[in-house]
Amino acid sequence: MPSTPLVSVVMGSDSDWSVMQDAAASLGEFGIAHEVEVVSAHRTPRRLMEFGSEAAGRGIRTIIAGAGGAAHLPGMIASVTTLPVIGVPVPLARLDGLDSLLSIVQMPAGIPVATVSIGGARNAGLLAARILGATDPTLAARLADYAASLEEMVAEKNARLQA
Ligand code: RP5
Repeated sequence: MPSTPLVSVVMGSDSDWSVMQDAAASLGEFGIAHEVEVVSAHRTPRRLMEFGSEAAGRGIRTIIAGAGGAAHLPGMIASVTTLPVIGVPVPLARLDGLDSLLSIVQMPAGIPVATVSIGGARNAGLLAARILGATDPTLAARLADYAASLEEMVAEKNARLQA
């Protein structure tokens, strides 16, 4: 039986998947059970309210929400849950994602969204892993190993430059 998802990766449209798949991939790398859903703030507002308000009760611990353009999805989900919400600004063809970034990052005080960089879905997955790792020593150890592997990678690149 598949494990209950701890992280929900949601996006405003299936057209966001080319960016958002990096969030799912990084969660997979760390063995974190997750689900993937399309929920649109504008096209399915009732589903958004239901999804956001019921997520914690289903066992979800962190939500990663990506959207592009008038990217209201992460903020609106954050308004109906107390779970941590990580926002991913998805770049569209026009405005290069600056519109998405500004739509997500400028939240009013009281309703936080942890916004990653434009297209930064991998970091969103890693941030979700860190949130879960704060209370899961096994996961925290895996994250420490990953950080060490990055250090080694940079050292190897540096050594190649010096050779
Ligand atoms: C946003 O509108 C979605 O998150 C997507 O980035 C953008 C365009 O959606 P589609 O027209 O491709 O479905 O809500």
